[in-house]
Amino acid sequence: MSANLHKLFCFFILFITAASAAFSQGRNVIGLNGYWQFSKGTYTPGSADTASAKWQTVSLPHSWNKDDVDDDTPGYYRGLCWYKKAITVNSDWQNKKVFIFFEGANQQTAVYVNGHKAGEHTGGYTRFCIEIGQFLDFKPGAKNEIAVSVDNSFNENIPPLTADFTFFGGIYRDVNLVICNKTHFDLSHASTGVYITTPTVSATNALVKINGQITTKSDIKQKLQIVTTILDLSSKMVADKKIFLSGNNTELNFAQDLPIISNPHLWSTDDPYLYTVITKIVDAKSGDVIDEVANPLGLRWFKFDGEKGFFLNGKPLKLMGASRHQDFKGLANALPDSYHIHDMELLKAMGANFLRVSHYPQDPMILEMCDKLGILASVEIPVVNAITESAAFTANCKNMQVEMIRQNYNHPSVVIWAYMNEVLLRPKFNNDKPRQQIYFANIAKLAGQLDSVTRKEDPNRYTMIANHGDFNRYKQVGLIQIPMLVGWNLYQGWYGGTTAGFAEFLDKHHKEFPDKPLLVTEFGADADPRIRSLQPERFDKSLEYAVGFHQVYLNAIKARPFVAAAAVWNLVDFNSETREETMPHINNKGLLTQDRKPKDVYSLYQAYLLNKPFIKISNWNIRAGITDSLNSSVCTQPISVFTNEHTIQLTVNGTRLPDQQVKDGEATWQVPFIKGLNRVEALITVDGKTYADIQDVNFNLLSRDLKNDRDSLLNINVLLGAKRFYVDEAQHQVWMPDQPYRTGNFGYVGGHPFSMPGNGQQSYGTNKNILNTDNDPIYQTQQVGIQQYRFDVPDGEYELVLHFAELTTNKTKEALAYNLTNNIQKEKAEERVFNVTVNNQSILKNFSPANTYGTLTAGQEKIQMIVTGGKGIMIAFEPLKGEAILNAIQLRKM
Ligand code: GCB
Ligand code: CA
Repeated sequence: MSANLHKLFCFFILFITAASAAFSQGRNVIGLNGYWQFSKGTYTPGSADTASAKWQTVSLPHSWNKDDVDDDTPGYYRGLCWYKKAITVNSDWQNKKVFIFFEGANQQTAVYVNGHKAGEHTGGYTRFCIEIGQFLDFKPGAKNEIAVSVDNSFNENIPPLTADFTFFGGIYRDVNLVICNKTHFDLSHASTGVYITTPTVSATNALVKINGQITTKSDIKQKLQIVTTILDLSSKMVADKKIFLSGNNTELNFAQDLPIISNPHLWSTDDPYLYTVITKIVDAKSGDVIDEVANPLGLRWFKFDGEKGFFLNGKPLKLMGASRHQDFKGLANALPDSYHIHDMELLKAMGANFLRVSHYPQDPMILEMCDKLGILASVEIPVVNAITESAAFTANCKNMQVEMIRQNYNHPSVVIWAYMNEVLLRPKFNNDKPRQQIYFANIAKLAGQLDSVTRKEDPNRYTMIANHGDFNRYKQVGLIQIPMLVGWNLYQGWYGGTTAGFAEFLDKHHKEFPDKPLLVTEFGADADPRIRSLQPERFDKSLEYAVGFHQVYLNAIKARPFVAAAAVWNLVDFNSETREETMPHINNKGLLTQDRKPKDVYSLYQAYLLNKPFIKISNWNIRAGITDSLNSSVCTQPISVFTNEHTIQLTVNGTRLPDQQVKDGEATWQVPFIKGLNRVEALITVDGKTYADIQDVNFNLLSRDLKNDRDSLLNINVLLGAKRFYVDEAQHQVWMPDQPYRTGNFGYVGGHPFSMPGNGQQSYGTNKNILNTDNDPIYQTQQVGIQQYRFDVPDGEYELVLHFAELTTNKTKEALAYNLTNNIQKEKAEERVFNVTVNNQSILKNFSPANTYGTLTAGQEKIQMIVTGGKGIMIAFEPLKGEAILNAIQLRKM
């Protein structure tokens, strides 16, 4: 729906209670989101209900995969489901055309009205519009059944085939009825039927051209007029044009050149000024409006240059932003519009001016917001990882590309149409090289076809393919050469290599293809918002590693004018059902969590990108540590502050620490934290004005002299075999990395940290899903061959919890679709049986975590005990078979 129609629509929902409806002149749009019956069973449209149908009332947007993508059972429902709804229709509509308009349903949809098939659609991410009027019963009070089947099964002819995101099924976007006169703007590709171009735009003049298509009935002999008016923001008309249409074909094309708009108010990222273009079909004789559509108009011009990057309105502008997936915690992909709007506000608030709408076209609200907020956009169809060499696959790709372009044509924010992502990541026929060459040639052929479809549909935007970092392979296949722009998805220092490899790659592209504009279409590192580290390293999932990673990338991007654009992967954490790692089913590369809470990396981007004064203290505010020395009452730990200023003042608990110079958007202090609440205040001064941020850090301070620690709230949570902290916000607990035992304190004796055999990505812990817990990181690290665990605590009553999970398994795990290094891991399950005693009392005999709980499954053993005679606590592990293990330990004073 166009911007204005949508506004109108919302307005009427508020004021018309009986039915939510919008009336533009000549056309009604009625919301159809409420009260659908949903069933996973079988159904014959128009028939009586079968017992197997088991209907459930739902409202749209809806997905049936809301819950099964987050559970411990691999896979999620991919199949056919039914939606049905009874509507009563207005008898006036008999002389009109009635359409049902879907903003999106994943991925094959068929619509039945009163048992008749009205139409179908293939593809989960573009809009579609199906005419249903001919099947409706207009008798007063008659109930009309609309039944919709939606199928999200794998289909080799429909992209995406595989990808690192979840293919949630459902009618997951809004649905409307559109009622218009028999003569109307063409709705066949669910577009507005009106296409705006701006053949010339300069600071002094703008020329606007309209091309459109109307559908009419050959028996209608009306003389028609097309009337277009351009309104400025204050609804003042700045140009208009009327033309007469003749002929009585069923489809009529028209074109209008509007009079020059002089001194146009340009659209830019800082000043996203929008005009509105209203186009009407008018009965020339009576002057009645037969149909009317509104479209946004932004007057701007742009270009990409291989050497100098991107230009908007003649000025260089580095495009900086992110990609965005469309799901949200607990909602699957079925989001009300307000969520889409908020995401774009968060992107703008980060200082971004660019959005890669990936890997598929998204809700209409997204580009509408880009227009309004001044965010330039690239949009693409979901051809990801691989293709199918079939005529049907090719046809579906082309059709999606055409739908995407026609539906989003008038958004001034859109500058790029893309059509492939990393298609050489999982090349088929790896064991048959000659056949693989044919496959590659077919990929290049498909790329060529999609590229020319795009250029034909829209000669005024750029075409693009996004590749993964295998430069030579894409060059050989020809995918760097075919599109107008090349996007690279680069993960040096994440999936492989070091972060230094990023800049080298950019320079290599520029050397070999100096004329081919380059965009970094992806880069990012996973950051689990619960994980922190003072010794950050690749794949530990800590925010600290991610911050350092992004600093290197941002500096390399900033230093290279030929890098036209860069989009972080990803604005948000998103669901990818097959993923495991610290937060199973979630790709944690988001700058925001899956429920849109900012991580430190988001603050870092604000520091790099915002033009107005910005200051933010790291939000690691539940911490733990041991006092610096025996007599000390503080624990010194670093704290980071993000800003776009040069110096920051920091005050901790009322004491000002020496000012720090900012480097790469960040300054770090070594802060002496006291037990309990610590108030941290950071301050910058800009042009005589101060800007401050405050963070209250709760510190669980443990005495180095634990033996004499009389704290009645003593509470120690330790991760064994880990160099990271785990923050459990819900329980307000922090788990700290382990340490070797020192007299008078606590720690492990003997053994070594668990690491996955043959996995070069991660130096400690496992990356596998641990069953039976949502706190996977507590169980993913482990001390192997442990002999003792000791706490030199004072006498008293304690609760002790030992946490176990067997991390070895015989399952050979295939490289997951997303993992850019193609490693297949061969593993072997360890057999282990051991005894555990606590202060010489046997608590676990012949214990095997695998036999007791299952492998890769969390288990806890809890005991309460009284410590007397200054003995402290000594937990002893006696291996009977294999080595003893311990994953985590908790001690709490009672
Ligand atoms: C990529 C893919 C994207 C993944 C991302 C990742 O290269 O294009 O779909 O989600 O890497 O996080 O691995
Ligand atoms: Ca919507």
